[in-house]
Amino acid sequence: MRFNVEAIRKDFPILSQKVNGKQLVYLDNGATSQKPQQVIDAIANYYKELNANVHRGVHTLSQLATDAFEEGRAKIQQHINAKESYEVILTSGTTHSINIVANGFSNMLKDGDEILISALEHHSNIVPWQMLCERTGATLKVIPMNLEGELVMDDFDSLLNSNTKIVAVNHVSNALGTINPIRYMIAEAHKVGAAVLIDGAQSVAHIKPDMQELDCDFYTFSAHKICGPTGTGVLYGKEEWLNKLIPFQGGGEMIKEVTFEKTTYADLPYKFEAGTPNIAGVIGFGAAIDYLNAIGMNAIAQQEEEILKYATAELLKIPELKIWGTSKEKVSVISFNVGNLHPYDIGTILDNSGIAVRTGHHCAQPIMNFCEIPGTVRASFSFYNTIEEVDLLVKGIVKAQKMLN
Ligand code: 7TS
Repeated sequence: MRFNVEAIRKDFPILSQKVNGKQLVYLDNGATSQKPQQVIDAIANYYKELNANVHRGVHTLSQLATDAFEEGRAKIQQHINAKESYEVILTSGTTHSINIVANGFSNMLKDGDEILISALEHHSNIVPWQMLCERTGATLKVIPMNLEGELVMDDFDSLLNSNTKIVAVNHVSNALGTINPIRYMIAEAHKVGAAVLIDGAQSVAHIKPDMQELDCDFYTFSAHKICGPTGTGVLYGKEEWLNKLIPFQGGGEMIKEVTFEKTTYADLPYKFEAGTPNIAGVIGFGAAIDYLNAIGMNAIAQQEEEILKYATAELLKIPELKIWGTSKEKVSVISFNVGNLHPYDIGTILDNSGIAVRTGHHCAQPIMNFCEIPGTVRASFSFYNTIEEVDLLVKGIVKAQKMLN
């Protein structure tokens, strides 16, 4: 069946909206995706028909809410092919998930241990590890990148050693779109006994990750980047690792027994789920996964690949436009600069034409420092974007170029 983008766009109420008097062209999917009616309805229905707290009441509504919430977890488990449902920890998002892991290692590291991250990381996969190093005396090491926006694998090989305890890298770079060779990295890291965390915040919208096949120890992502709501996300972890980590937050739900002398912790996944969770969010998350699977992740990837190819070719026709991130393995994200024009000025002029892009350092300042630029304009495409929208982007950039030169 041919990909019917026009029919799909009808599922997203916001896409028919006007912004600054112009038809919205939403190309900031890397920051957050738009939400289909099916997800909006699932969230509204929870509040209309099921609203109650989970895991605590014997009353009917509480049980129904618990069932719907746990169904969300089961859908996530199935989508990422995690072996057990209790290996899926429900969090507020990627940032929360990475912090759970970084904090969890607090009493497992010592002076001389090393944590290996990469030059392509989002700040949320840098700062928690720096904080862990400060607490434990471990050292942060960084796999360098090259000007194509790829990680230098020879350096990865030589940085990895028996002191490496954790390797934390993203599956896909949010600033450049590069898909990193994580299969190789996971296998090599395991040879030296390091645990591997993959930040999947930018990959899950494009690639369906298989936990059992990847064999990573942790995988993190946010619902809001895959058509789900904000404020909910996942920490996948292998059972053996999750059992070793100390809990991040203490409170209700994460305990087995509390006395003033001693508290014992609940089993997985609840040990990491203190307090009332984002119930509506998890139900919406499940609806988002259903929505994507009804279209098919392969069909989505194919559509986005076509847009990426077309947009790359058309953008490169603009004089002085330089694309940052030219790896052969990349998703539908294009980061660029136009001559010496400031990304912010281009973004503002595009916004006046109803075109939403992100400008700046994209929470990845080390990448910008490496490229010696203040930031980029980033157009990040989703399966609901069209070729016509790419043409409008190109027209908008040419207009900005004329106005600013
Ligand atoms: N890791 C990567 C690779 C990301 O792209 C992001 C968010 C995060 C972690 C953090 O996710 P959160 O849901 O906890 O905020 N990236 C972006 C972006 O590229 N533009 O806005 C947010």
